[in-house]
Amino acid sequence: MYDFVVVANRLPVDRVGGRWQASPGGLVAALAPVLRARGGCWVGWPGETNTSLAPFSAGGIELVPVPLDEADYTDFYEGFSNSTLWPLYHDLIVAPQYHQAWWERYVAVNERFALSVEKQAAHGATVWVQDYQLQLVPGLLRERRPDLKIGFFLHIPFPSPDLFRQLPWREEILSSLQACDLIGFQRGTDEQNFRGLLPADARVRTGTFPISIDPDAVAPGDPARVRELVGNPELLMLGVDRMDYTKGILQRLLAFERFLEAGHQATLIQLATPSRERIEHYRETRREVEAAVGRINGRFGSVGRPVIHYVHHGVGKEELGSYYAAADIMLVTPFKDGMNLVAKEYVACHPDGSGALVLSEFAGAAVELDQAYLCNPFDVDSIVRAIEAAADPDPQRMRTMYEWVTTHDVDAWAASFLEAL
Ligand code: ADQ
Repeated sequence: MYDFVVVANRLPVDRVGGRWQASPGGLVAALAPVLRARGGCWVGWPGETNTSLAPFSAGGIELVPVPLDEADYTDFYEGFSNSTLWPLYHDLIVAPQYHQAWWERYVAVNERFALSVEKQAAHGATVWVQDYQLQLVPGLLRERRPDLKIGFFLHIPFPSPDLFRQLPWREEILSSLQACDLIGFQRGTDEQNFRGLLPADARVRTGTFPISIDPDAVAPGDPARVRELVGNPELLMLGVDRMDYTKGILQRLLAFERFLEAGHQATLIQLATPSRERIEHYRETRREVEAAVGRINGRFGSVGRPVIHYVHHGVGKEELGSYYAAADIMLVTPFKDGMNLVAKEYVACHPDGSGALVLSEFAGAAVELDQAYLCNPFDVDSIVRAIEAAADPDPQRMRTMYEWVTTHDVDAWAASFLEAL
């Protein structure tokens, strides 16, 4: 039995060549020391369907696997989590789909997670539930275990009350979340949106806790090598995202195209990790992005000199640091984003005031990184204007943001949430 239990959809591990390896990520970096100090465990899905595993440890963390079968993966993960909640919570960039069978599977999987937590949690333990896939866990736990202290953190935005009310199962989710001792949101607006759905006398505590990065995990690396690889351009821009329709990758390519049309010289590196590829909207996003890359390279590139270097796979953190440090302008243009850690990682790789960040107003990060060149991704010309301004940047802006990011890291985030809880 554990006094501290973190529960998230995914365990922070991947199986590589038959062995479990800790997967890198800010959340695990922040929580590993807390888990070790408090003798805690992490409950989650190990990332492979149809496997049943006993609890094990990796990277010094006790892990408790929750199994998912193929139907869970389709209806709970791809269905309700990522084709209902994800688009609804990101303000309907694509239309959410409402299916009773997906909902029932979401309930069943949340019950499985809650049962697993219940078995691991000692009397009076603190349980920290993560994210939109597990919103029913607080309510299910509270019914069975009134002794627990339950916190919930939502990593993605919470939509305005009028949008949330579309959800046929809105009452069930709201009532579960109200079983928490504390609910954390990324931005004040998310918290206000949630509170707007509650009666005035609701007693649940909420707070705003903007997540951050581990600045030591992304280091500037070798920027000169990256610049050389792409032919030492005059102006180098960079995009780094999961291939997701919320990230506005196509919009930024269109802005880049207009910037070149105006006669400017520049090169863009776009790194895009594959994501949720069995969902049609994700495949469509990839097709649109790849068509635009081909067209723009066809118009403005020459043999051996493309203007866009595009890859559709992840890169290691070390390499990523070199890309961040090499880029004169970072393009972060989501239509909607809970926070966007890429923006903070870029800033952390520019301690000397070099570089410039073009950032969507609709990313949670824009609240803290208000010295970025802000843009509206729904208006391609607004991205172009931000790029033009960022091409001649004021170094004080990057220095101010660097100071902020390095003093407000992910450890501080976890500590402030747990202290409030
Ligand atoms: P994500 O939507 O996944 O996270 P983000 O915050 O940008 O978005 O985190 C992505 C992470 O993956 C970053 O650490 C980045 O380095 C890495 N990554 C992305 N693309 C990569 C690539 N091509 N190669 C290598 N690494 C790549 C969700 C929410 C966010 C919120 C986080 C944390 O959608 O809004 O900030 O959770 O709460």
